[in-house]
Amino acid sequence: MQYENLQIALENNIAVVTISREKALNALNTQTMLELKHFFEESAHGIEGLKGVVLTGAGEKAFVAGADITEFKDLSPAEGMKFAKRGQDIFFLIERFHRPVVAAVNGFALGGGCELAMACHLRVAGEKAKFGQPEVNLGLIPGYGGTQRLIQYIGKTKATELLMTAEIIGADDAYQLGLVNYLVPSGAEVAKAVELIEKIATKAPFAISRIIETVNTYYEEGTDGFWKEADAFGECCGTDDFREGASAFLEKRKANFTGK
Ligand code: CO8
Repeated sequence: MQYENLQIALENNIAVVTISREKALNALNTQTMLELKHFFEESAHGIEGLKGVVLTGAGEKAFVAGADITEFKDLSPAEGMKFAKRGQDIFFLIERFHRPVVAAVNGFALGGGCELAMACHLRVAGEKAKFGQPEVNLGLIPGYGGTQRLIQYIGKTKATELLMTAEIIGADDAYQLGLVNYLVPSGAEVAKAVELIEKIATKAPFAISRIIETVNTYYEEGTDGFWKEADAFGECCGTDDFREGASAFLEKRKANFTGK
C-alpha cells in the first residue's frame, strides 16, 4: 500500500510513524485510518528485528486533533455504529501489537487523537501537548474507545468529568493524572519515545510480547487475567531467552537475548 498520510522512518529498527495531514491538524480521515490499519496489520510485521513503533503528528501544533469531522457529520445511527466499530478495531491492532508502541504527543490530542494516544502502550507528552475528549461539544460521545480507556488510565472520577465537560487539559495535568508516562520539553517527544523503546529492546522480546498480552487481559471481560499470566509465564519458560536470562544472572554477565 502506498501511504498518503503516514510518513514512516526506520532507524535502528525503530519505526517512527508520523501522521501527516498538517492542514487538518492531522485529523484521522478514512484514508489515514486505513493506512494505520495496514501498517499495524501488515507492514510492521514485515520489518525484521523491529524493536517498536513511535506514533507522532506532523508539525508543531497537533498530534491528532480528532477524527475528521467533515467525514462523519451526516452519519445515520447504523453508519455511526459501524464507523466507531471500525475505528475501535484498528486501535485494538495497536493495543495488541506485539512490540511496544509509544505515542509521542507533540500538540493537540483531542477526540480520536486522545483515543489514539491511549491505544498506544506508553505515552510521552511534550510541554505543549493538550489532551481532551471534546465530543459532547459536537453532540457525540467518543467512539474509538475513549470512554473505556480514559477510565482505565485516570479513574472514573476525573474521566467522567473530562468526558462530560469536554475540558482540554495541558501536558502537566495529563502527567499528574497518570495519562502520560513522561513529560518532556517540546521537540524532545520522539527522542524520549525512542529511548524508551531502546530500553525495552534490551529485554527478552517474547517476554515483552507476553507483558503486552497479559496487561491487555486485565481489561477483557470474561478473561481470567491470573490464568492468562500463569499460561504466559509457562510459555516464557519454554524459551531460549529464559535460559539465557537466568544463566546470565547467575554468571553475573549481561544477557544476550535472541528472541527465541
Ligand atoms: N476534523 C477535521 N478538520 C479539523 C479537525 C478535525 N477534528 N480539527 C481541526 N481541523 C481543521 C480545521 O477545520 C482547520 O481547517 P481550515 O484551515 O480548512 O479551516 C484546520 O484544521 C486548523 O484548525 P483551526 O483553525 O480550528 O485551528 P485552531 O488553532 O483555531 O484550533 C483546535 C485548534 C482547538 C484543535 C480546533 O481545530 C478544534 O477544536 N478542532 C476539533 C477538535 C475536536 O472536536 N476533535 C474531536 C473530533 S470528534 C472525534 O474525534 C470522535 C472520535 C470517534 C469518532 C467516531 C465516529 C463515528
